[in-house]
Amino acid sequence: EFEEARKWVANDLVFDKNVDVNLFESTIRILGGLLSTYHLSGDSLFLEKAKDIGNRLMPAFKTPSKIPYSDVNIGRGTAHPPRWTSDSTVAEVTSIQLEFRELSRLTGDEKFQKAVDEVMKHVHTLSGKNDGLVPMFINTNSGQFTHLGVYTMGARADSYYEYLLKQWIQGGKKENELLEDYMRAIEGVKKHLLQRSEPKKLTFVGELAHGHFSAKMDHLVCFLPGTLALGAHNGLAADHMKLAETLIETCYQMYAQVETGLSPEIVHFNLHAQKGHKDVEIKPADRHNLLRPETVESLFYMYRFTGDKKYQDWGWEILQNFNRYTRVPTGGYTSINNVQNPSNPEPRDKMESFFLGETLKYMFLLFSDDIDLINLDKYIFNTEAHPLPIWVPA
Ligand code: DMJ
Repeated sequence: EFEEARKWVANDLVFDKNVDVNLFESTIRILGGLLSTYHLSGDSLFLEKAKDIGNRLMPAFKTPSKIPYSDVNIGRGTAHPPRWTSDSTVAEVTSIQLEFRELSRLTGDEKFQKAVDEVMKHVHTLSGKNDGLVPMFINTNSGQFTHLGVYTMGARADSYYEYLLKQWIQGGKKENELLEDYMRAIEGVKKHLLQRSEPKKLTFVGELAHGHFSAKMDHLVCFLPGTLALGAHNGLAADHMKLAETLIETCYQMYAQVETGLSPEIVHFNLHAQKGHKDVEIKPADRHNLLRPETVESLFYMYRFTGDKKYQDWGWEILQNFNRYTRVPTGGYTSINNVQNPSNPEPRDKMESFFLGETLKYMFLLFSDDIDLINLDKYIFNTEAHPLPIWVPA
């Protein structure tokens, strides 16, 4: 299968195309995938292709503030923001660093690393944060945060936090500003975003909008227990591990409390006990499941670091429910519209690439007891689950 895929990359993966692509999605999926495959196979074809796509994405950084635009035309070498705004998403501009830094290290061409390091340095100094928590948008002209006052660990902010820690680890734990920003942000989470639900008293991560707490949690936030555990494994505060243990239980309950045993895209937690109500409430617009990886990803980290088999059991339950409700008899899996209806979960006929790239890969790793199957002291996973080497392994 690898040989077949290699042939396809050699002959058919051509980037000289007049198409607009999203900088972040192309970096984490295509550039990250190629770099990772280069390391795992040693085959220079993948590095050549990585260099090609890396160069084609670079025009995104030609903005007045050097904060990249969201979209690039990889054939024409032009970049632009979305049609309706000159803002970029904070998570997007701060979650391309692991890949561009690695591309510089491998090619000896500094320009990739310089461009992404500059973004991190700039964001480090920006005002508008709340105890290390960042807003969701940043303007490509002014370089300032916009839509101030809304803080989430979910969509549009999530992987900013993940990449602070992971860049620090990738670079050999020397870049102190990254660590400072990460530690401050986790303190911010504890201070502003944590609450407990009723009746089970699950600790969850909500959102803050202009001083008002909302008990809303995206499934995306379930990357956080894994990231906290990775930080603790790398010598950070032991209470991060405690928090990771508490939060992964909550993420598991986001599956277990639902009729199909699959989590919806977004849940709202009950802050007050009401007869007949569970901790988790689901709004009709949020009841889809896109086969997302975050909970399984965190289960993998938790199992690796604790050896507690309950994490494997929880992952197994989730896999069985994916098989029950999302598997397509003719091949593949599909997103579904309704996790609350086991008799008709309403298949969408769409399988996101992160199901193979992340969800199934983390399942595979979770069910293995071989710690050398991607040793976490030697590799760091990018946010699309592609392992990249740690520059100075532990
Ligand atoms: C993936 O593309 C990445 O994990 C990203 O960080 C968040 N969204 C999807 C998976 O849910």
